[in-house]
Amino acid sequence: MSKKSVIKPLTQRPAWKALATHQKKIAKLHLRELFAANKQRGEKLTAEAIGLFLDYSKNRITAETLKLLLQLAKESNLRGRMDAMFAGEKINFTENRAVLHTALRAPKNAKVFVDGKNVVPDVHAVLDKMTEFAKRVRSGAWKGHTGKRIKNIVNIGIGGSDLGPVMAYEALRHYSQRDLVFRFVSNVDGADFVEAMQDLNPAETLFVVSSKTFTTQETMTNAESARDWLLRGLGGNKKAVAKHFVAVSTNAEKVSAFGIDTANMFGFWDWVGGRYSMDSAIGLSTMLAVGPENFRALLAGFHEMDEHFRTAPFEKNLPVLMALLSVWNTNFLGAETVAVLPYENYLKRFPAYLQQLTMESNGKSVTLDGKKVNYETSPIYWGEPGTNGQHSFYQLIHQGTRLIPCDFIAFGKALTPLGRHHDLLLANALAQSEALAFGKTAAEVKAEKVADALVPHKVFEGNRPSNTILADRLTPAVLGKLVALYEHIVFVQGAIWSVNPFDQWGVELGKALAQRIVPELENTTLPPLKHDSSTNNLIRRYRKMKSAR
Ligand code: G6Q
Repeated sequence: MSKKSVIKPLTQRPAWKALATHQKKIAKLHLRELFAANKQRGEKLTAEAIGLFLDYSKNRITAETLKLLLQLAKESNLRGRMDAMFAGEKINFTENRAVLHTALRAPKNAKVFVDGKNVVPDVHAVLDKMTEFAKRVRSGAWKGHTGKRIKNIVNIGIGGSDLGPVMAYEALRHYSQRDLVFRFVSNVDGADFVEAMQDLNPAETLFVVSSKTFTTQETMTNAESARDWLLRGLGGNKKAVAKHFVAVSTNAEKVSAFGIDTANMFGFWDWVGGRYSMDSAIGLSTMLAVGPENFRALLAGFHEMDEHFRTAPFEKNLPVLMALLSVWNTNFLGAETVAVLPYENYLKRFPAYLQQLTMESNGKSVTLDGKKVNYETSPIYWGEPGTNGQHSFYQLIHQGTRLIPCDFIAFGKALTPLGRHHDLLLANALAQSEALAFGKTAAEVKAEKVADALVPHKVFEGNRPSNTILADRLTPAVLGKLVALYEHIVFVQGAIWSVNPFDQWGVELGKALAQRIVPELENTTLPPLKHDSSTNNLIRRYRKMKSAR
């Protein structure tokens, strides 16, 4: 993904133009007709690799659509871009960084070079250090300041230093050590910290301060409150900090200035982006929860998907297929969002995790060459686990005016089998994609002797696209595969849209403005306000509100 791309602007690529013409030709085709025309469609339009089965037959595509999408991938130099990423080229050129989350899960004997240095030995050294530490905490060998064993682990971090750890903890809770309590504090809103600490004993609590930069306002504010809370609870001896705080960071200087012994710091590198870091030391809380072996199985799952992505032909390549389908739905069918609907309660935070991964990555409107795009980029990713969503927003997906492609994720086996629950869960997952695709015609409604006036209300147009992903059951390895699947989907989308998925300049402005406003809220005398009239007025009003009795 070099800065000067030789490929044509997206809308001038021949495959893009052909897709636009093709879309007009097949616009009227309904999934009912597509399925009727090919009895094997549901078996043919599928792909299976590394234990994940993808059924993409319920997308509004023909063989020609697929051919043109694959052609678009070629014309977008997808292969070249993949090679550049895996080779450690500085494809995140706006920050002059390599993008090597794939090196975090590379086996020990692999070689991945950044600036001429093989980074794999460093990755494994940190993993080994995490392993040692996790073993000591989990076994009770690591003692707190008063000699008590650690029972509570609180991860303090935000964004990429929080969403992955929270999601992974929830997803892998089944595999977690149940006598340890895990909490995650992210928001600068004090309520987050206060509620998380409510029932915890400082003598038994370990804080993992996770921050790549160790300067993030929210995390440092929470970490300082945590230090105060701990010292208050343990009689004020500053030495206690060393036994109750560890850090995950790239910034040793700041970690040590905070009072954390750098021997208890777990490092990572600038070639790991925050939202791509749950498999780095940022995953320390995950390893503490599920143990080193399960954590390594998670990494092995990531790696399997990396290898699949790197080596499988595009027409059988799960991330490539799913990314191309999302481009089709977004750019040619006008879909604005993608609903991710896991039929697995342990994956309840997966959609929230994907929001950052997808939208912070491809929520961009300039190309690699700095030109304004003239097409849509990232759709809005959102979702909730099934079946809960069915009793809430699915109405709009079925009968609303918007087209919302869905990714259903389901498993052959429950982690916690209970009576008929899993069959009922799966019946719902399968029924939803069937209903979305095929709907119910007016004739079908009438045949049920529904009163004429009600018929239009009971019609389901159908023709709503979806993917279904099936795996055997949610293991650490499968979680790794799923996360890597979406990481690479994002990468392929970025390649097609010619944007840089690895920077996030869009979060900077608000941060800088907040820094400016802080003293205007905190100073006893109001400094002269130089904002717009709305912001000035809101500042004055807040000051009045906070000082009013
Ligand atoms: C992710 C972003 C962002 C980052 C947080 C936390 O890709 O860069 O979400 O993870 O802002 O940053 P620190 O880890 O530096 O505290």
